Amino acid sequence: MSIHVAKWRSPSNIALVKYWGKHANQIPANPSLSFTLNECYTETEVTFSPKQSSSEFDFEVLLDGKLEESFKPKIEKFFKTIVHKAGFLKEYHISIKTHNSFPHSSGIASSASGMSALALCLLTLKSRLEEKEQTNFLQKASEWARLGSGSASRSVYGGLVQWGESANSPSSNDQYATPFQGEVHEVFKTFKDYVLLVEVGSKSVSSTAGHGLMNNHPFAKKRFEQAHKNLAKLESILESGNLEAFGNLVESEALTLHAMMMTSQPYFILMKPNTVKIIDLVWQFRKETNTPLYFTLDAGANVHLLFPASAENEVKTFVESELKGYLRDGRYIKDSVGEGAIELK
Ligand code: 2P0
Repeated sequence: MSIHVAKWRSPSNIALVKYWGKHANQIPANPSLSFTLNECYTETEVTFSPKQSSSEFDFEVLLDGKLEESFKPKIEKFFKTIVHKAGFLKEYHISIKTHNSFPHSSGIASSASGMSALALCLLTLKSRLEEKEQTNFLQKASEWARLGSGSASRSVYGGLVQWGESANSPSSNDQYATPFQGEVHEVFKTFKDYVLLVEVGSKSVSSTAGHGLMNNHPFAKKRFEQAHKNLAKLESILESGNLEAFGNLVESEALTLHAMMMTSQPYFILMKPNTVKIIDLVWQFRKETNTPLYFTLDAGANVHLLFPASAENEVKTFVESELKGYLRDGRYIKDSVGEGAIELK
C-alpha cells in the first residue's frame, strides 16, 4: 500500500449577509453571501499511509507540529458524514497537518478555512486513489466543506460567494456555495477588511450551539425573511457601488446576528465592551470625516473594518491612532478580498 499526500491553502471568509440557523444535514435556514479573505488562511496537508489501528477512523491532527486532540471530534463527525462517498477514509492511517496564518483561537473563523482546506485535500486524494479527475471539483469540495462546517462551503471560491437558495439566483443552492453571479462594481473587487483582534481565546458559546438556538427562536422566521430581503438588496448594491447603502446593510446584518444571540434562550453576548467602543468610534470617525468605513462582526468579539482600497491611508491612520489601544496587544490583520483556495505542491 503506497503513501498519498495532498496539500491545500484555503482562506477564511467574512459574511456580509449572515448564516445563522440551520436544518438537519447542514442545510442553511437562509442564504448567505461573503467576501473571501486573502491573508487569513489555513494550510493543510493530508497524508494517507498504511492503517495502524483497528479503529473505524485511524487519524491524527497536528496543529503547527503538535497533536491537537480538541480538533478530533468535529473531524470524526465530518468523516462519518462523508464516508459513504469516501470509503477510503476507513482504509488508511490519516495524518492531518495544519497551520493557520492567523493566531490560534483568535476568534477568526478557523472552521471555515480549516474545514474547506481539509475537504479539498480529501477530494484531491479521492481523485488520486480512483485515478480519475472529479467533475465539478470545486462544487463537490464546497459540498464536502459544508458538511464539515457551513461557512466553509464559501471558502473554496474567491471574491464574492453565495451559499443557500435565493429567488434571484437560479444557480444558488443549499448543498454547496457558488461564486456570486450578479454584476459587481469595481470598488468591491479590491475591498479591504482589517480584522481587529479584540479578544483572543475560545468563545463562550460555539457557533454550532448558536445555530441550534435559532430553532424555536421567537424571531427566527422574521430573521430568515429579512436575510432573503437583504440578499436581494445587496445584489443591487454590489452592482451600483453605493457604499453608503452597502455599509447600512452590512452593519445592520452584523447587529442583527448579535441581536439573535441576545434574544435566544439561553441568551448570550459575544461582543465585549471594546467591541462596542470600536463601533462607536467608527461611527464617530465616519460622521466627522465622511470616510466610507463600515464594520461587520463574526460570531465573536472581533471587529472587521470594511472599506474601499482608496480609503486605506485614512483608515490606517485612524486605526493606529484611535483604535489600537482597544485591541489585544494592539493586534490587527490587514486583509482584503482574495482569490480563493489553491493547491500547494
Ligand atoms: C457566517 N457564522 O455566515 C456566520 C455568521 C458566524 C456568524 O457560519 O455549525 O462555523 O460548523 O456549520 O459555519 C459560523 O458558523 O457553523 C458562521 P457550523 P459555522 O459566516
